[in-house]
Amino acid sequence: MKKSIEEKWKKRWKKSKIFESKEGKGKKYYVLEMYPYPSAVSTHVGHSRNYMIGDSFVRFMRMLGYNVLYPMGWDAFGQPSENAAISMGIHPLKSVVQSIKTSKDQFNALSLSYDWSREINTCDPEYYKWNQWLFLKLFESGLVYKKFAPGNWCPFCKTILSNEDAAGGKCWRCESEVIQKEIDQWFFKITEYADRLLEDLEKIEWSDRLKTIQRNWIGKSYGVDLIFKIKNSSLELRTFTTRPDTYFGITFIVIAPENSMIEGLTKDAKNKKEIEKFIEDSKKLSELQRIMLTKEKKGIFTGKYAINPITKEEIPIWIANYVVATYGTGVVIGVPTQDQRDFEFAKEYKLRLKNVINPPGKELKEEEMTEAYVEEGIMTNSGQFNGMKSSDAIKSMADFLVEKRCAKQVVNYKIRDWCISRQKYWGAPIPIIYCKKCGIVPVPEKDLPVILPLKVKFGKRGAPPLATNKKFVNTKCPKCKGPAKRETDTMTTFVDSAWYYLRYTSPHYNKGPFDKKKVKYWLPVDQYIGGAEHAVGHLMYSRFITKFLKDKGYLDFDEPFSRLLNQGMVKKGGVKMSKSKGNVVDPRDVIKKHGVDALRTYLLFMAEPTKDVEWSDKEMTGVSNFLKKIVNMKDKMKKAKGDRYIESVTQRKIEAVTNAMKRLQQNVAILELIDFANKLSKHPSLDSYKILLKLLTPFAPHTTEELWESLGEKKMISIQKWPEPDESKVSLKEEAGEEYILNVIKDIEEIKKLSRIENPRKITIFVSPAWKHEVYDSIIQGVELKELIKNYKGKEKEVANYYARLQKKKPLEEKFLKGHELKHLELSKDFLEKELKTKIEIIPAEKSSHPKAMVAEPEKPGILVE
Ligand code: ANZ
Ligand code: ZN
Repeated sequence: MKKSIEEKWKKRWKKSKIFESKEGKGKKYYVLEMYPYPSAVSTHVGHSRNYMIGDSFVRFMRMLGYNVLYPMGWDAFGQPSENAAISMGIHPLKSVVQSIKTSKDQFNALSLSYDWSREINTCDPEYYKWNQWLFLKLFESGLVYKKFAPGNWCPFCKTILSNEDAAGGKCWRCESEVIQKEIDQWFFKITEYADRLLEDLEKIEWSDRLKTIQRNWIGKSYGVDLIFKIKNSSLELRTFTTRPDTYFGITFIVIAPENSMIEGLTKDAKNKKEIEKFIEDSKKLSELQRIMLTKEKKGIFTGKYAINPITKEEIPIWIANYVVATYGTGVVIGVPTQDQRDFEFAKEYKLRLKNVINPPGKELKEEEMTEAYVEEGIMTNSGQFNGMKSSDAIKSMADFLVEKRCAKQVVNYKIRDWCISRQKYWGAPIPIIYCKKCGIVPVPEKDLPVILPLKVKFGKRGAPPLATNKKFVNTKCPKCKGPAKRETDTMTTFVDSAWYYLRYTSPHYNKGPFDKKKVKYWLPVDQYIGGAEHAVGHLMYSRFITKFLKDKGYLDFDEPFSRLLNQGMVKKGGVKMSKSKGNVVDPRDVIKKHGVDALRTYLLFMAEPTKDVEWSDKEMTGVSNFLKKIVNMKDKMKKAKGDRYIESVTQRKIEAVTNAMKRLQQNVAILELIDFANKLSKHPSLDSYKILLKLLTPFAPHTTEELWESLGEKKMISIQKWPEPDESKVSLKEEAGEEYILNVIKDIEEIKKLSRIENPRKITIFVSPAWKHEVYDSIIQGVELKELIKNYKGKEKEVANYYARLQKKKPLEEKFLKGHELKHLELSKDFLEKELKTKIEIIPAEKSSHPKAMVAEPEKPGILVE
C-alpha cells in the first residue's frame, strides 16, 4: 500500500466527518477502549493491537447500521508526567501537551476511526472541575471521610508513596527503608456498595475470570464473632471465624500487632519492651506482604489467657504478624489442627494441638500430624457434636454458640474503603478548606473548579508540591470568611477515570458533569475494551461511582460497562513486549514496510483478541501478501459474472464473517476471508469481489476504499451497508461438489508425485455407484433404519454399518456424499482438465472391473494415472 493512498483516505475520512456521531439516529452502540496515559499510546505493536480490536469492531457495527459512539481521550494527570517533570525539569503540563500531540499522531498512523470532536483531557479544568463536583456530592452523602490510615511512608522525604514507588520496600527517591505509617488520608466509602457490587456482577457480560477476581476482592464471608472473657481482666475479645465447627480445637488466640486491644492487655506485662519492639518490626511490612507470609510467622506471648466458655479451657493470647488488623475483628482463634497457618505458628512456638476433625474412617493423632487437616470430615473431641459431619457442624455449632451467648452471626467483607488522596502535585486538588474556627469545610459548588496552580516547587523534601505555593494554600473560609488553608493533597487519577465514559457524551457541557439527556441515549457502554490489570481498581471504582450517581438520580442504569473484553498481550521470544526487555516491534517500521492495513489485519489475525500471541515476521509477511493478492485480483474480477458455486460460497462467507465479528473473533473472520479470496480467485465474480471488499474493510480500510473507488463506486466503502446473506443462493450441493473436486485434484497430485508420472497421458476417475447416495438421502429424510434395510436385501450389514458411520461423522460425509454424483463430476470435467492439463475420463465404478474401480468410495474415487 502506497503511503499516498493511505494519506488520501485519511484526509477524506476526516473531511467528510463520517466517524462523528450524533444522538438520535438509529439504534445506538457505544464502544470504548480504556483511555491511555498520553505517554504510552502506541510505542509497540502490542499497544496497537488493543486499539485495533475496537476499531475493526466499530467499523463493522457502523456498516451494520448502528449509530456508534467511539471516542478517545487522555488520562493526563498522574505519576508519569510528574516523574518526568522531576527528573527532566519540564513542567508536567508541558510534557503532557507534547505527549498528547505525539500520541495523537500515533493513533492517526493506525487510522483509528475515533470521533475526535469528543476528545477529553482530564488535566483540563473544564474536566477536573467535575471530579471536584463528584467529591462534593459524595461528601454531602456521607460517603467521604478523612482517617488516619497506614500507608507506605518514607521517613526521610516525609511523604506517602504509592505501592509502585515503594517497590522492594525502599523509597524510589532516597532509598530509605519505607515503613507503614498512619497518616491522614481521604477515603470514599466504596464498602457501602459491597453487596451491590457483588450481586450486580450477574447483570453484566464479563469473563468469568474477571468476575471471580472481583468477587474475591469484595470477599464476602458469612461467619460468627466468638466472644471470650479474659482471665484476671474485665476485657473481652471478639474473634471472627468462618469455621465455628473447629470451636473445641482452639488452643490459642492471635491478635494483629496494630490492634488497639493490645495496649490494655499488656499494660502490666513483664516483657512489655519486647512486645513493643515486636509491634514496631511488624509494622514495617505492608498488609499485603503479611497476608502472603509463608514461612516467617512470628509472634509474642502477651501473658494473658482467654477462657473458653464451653470447655473452660485457658487459652494463651499471642500477638502475631500473620493476623490482618483490618479484617474481621483483627483477632483470630488458633486451631492448629485444622488451619495450616495456625499449625505452622503452633509448631514454631510449641503450642498445644487438639484435633477436632477426623478424615472419614480414620483417627488422627496430634503428635503424628505434619500438617493441618483442612478437609471436611467427622467431628471428634467436641462433646455432643462428636460423630457429626463437620460440614453440618458449622451450622449446628454456630446455632449452639449463639444460643449460649458466646457468639454472634456476622458477615465480613475483604474490600476496603478507597483511599483517594495523594501527596502529589499532578492531579485534581481536593476541594476542601481547613478553618481554625469551622474545621473541615467543603469548597462551595459555585467556587469550582479549584484550579491547580502552575507554579510549585518539586522535590522539596517534607512538603507536597502544592504546599509550596502560598497563594494557593492561603484562602478564606467559605463559612466565616476568616483566614483558612486549602487541602494540599490531590485526587488519585482513578477518580478521573471512574466517570470519564459519561463525559464523552457531552465533553464541553458546563451545567454539570454531563448532559443527562445525552447520557440517557448513549449509556451504558455496550462494549468496553481494556486490560485485565484494572480488574479490582478502575473497573471496581467505575461500577461504584455509576451506582452512586444512579442513587442520586443522575443516571438510570447501575452498571457502566455491559460487555467487557480483556485483550491479550503481544509477546516476542515468549515474553511480553516491553522497552526494558528490548523486544519491541515498532509499528512505524512495520507500516513503512507493509502498510498500515497489513499491520492491522495481521494483529487481528494472530489469535482471538483475548489471547496472548507471539509476534512473527513471517506471518506478518504472509498477511501482507494476502492483501496484495486482493489488489491484484481486481482486473480478473472486473468483468467476471461468477457461477452458482461462488454465489453460494459468498452467502455463507457473509454469514460466517458476520457471526465472527459479532462475537469479537476477528481472527476467525480473517481466516474466512482468506478462504473466500482463494475460492474467488478460481471462480471470478465482480459481485462477490465487491462483497469481499466490504467484509474486509474493517481490517484494511485504505486498501478497500481504493479498490472500491477504482471499481467506479461513488460513495465510500466505510459507509456502505454491511452485506446480508441471501439464503436462496446457498447451494451446499454445489459447494460440496467443488470441495470434492478439489480433493480429487489433491489426490491426483499426490499420485503423480508417488508414481513419478509428471505428465500423464490420461487420468481415469472411477466414481462409486450411486446407491449409497440414496441411502444418504433416505437418512436425511428421516427414514427409519429398519425401513432402509428392507430395500437392500443381502446388504443389511453394510447398510447398518454405513448408517452408524454416517451418524458419527455426518458433517464430513454430508460434504462428500452430496458431491459424489457423477453428473456433477462430469460437469467439472472441463475444470479438472484445465487444472491438471491432462485428458480426464470419468467412469462409474460399477461399469468397470479395473482394480481401481473396486476401491471407489463415496468420499474417495478410484484414480488411475497413466
Ligand atoms: C478458625 C478457623 C479454622 C479458620 C479453620 C479457618 C480454618 P475468610 O473465609 O477469608 O473470611 N481470620 C479471621 N480474621 C482474620 C484476620 N484478621 N487475619 C487473618 N486471618 C483471619 O477467612 C476467615 C478465616 O480467616 C477465619 O476462620 C479465621 O480463621 C481467619 F480450620 O477461624 B478461621
Ligand atoms: Zn471558618
